[in-house]
Amino acid sequence: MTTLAYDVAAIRADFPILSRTVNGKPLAYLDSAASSQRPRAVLEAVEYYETNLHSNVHRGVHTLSQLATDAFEGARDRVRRYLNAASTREVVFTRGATEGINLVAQAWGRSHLQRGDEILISAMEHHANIVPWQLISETTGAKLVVVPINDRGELDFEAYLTLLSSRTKLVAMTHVSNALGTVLPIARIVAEARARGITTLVDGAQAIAHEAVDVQALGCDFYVFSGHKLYAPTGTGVLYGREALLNAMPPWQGGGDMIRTVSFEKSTWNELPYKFEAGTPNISGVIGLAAAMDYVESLGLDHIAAHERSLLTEATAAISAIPGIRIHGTAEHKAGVLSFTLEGVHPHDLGTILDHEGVAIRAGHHCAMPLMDLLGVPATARASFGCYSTLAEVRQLINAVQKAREVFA
Ligand code: C6P
Repeated sequence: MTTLAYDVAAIRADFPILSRTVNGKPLAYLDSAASSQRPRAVLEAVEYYETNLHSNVHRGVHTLSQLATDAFEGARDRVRRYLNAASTREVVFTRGATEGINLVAQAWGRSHLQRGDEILISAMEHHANIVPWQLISETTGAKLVVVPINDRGELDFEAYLTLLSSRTKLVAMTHVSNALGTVLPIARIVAEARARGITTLVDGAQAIAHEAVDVQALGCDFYVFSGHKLYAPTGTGVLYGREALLNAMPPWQGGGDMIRTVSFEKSTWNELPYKFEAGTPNISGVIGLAAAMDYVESLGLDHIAAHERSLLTEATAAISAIPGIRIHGTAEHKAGVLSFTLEGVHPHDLGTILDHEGVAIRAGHHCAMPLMDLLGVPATARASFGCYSTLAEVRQLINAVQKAREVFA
């Protein structure tokens, strides 16, 4: 058995939900790619805020409103440091990765795309990085161009270079594939686009909790992620955007807080980042997000990545030994995602049997239907790891898959 990189038992003690049972079995939570669990530090930060500080932000002169605003803006600076963004003006709070991409598609896309322009994505994108571009293409006349992948689930980099052209206005790619676990060479992808003056968006939903992200080093124009995959509450997320680009973009939603002046004839817009934050935000959620970033950095992203890599190596070897298993996604660089099918068993049935054994995995198309078409399967079963995952859970998974195989034999 592989030696783990750090004291996972101590980490698990920070996550109250992990000690519960499911169907009379210890919970093996192997669905962190769908949503991770929250450590006590996050739960307590949210509770402290709700109990002691809550009021609306940016609106009141009274003490509570100022305290809430300070906490909220403090969280924004926490995010800025996590991403190494140059300024808090570049940190826009959203409901999640999906909303971040839709914001860029609508606000940037409407003012920058026209007939004949191309948006380059990869064949392994989540629907959140496909559909918003289709929607904006319908109104602007731009079109989607898809970079193919090889049999291992790696981006065909040569094809990428060939597809970059004077028509390419945006490269929008995932940092890590949710369905295959592939880690894309995102710095090289961005660099090639930038060298040709092409705008870049990185979907970091599956990367943000698993490796350090430095948006300045990466050089991307936009980077989006969701808080709930980073041990933070649902309904939180971030759009990082280069200041000059955000400044040049019109707002995408209208309402309170995003305006400077309003008359019945005309309105003017607030400064960044508020121009893109219409309405009352998810204040407590964002405070939880800041606490989650403190937590993750206290563990060390390098340690988390090494730990998840050990688990992936172990799980891949063990599951490959089961007859009838096919692993989808065997890229050289993978994050802690193991997608597989078992001959003769539908992934949903597999997921149900695993659930009876206390093992939580995701079974389905993983919101990547075009990728499933390419793989020639309707769905896969997917186990995914977080900082708290253990070898014991991997064993529980393997035993449960063996059991499913016997049931369906
Ligand atoms: N993937 C999964 O089980 P939201 O729903 O906005 O928090 O994240 C959307 C999203 C965007 N990009 C990637 C690469 C993603 O993996 C996800 C969410 C989850 O794989 C739920 S479908």
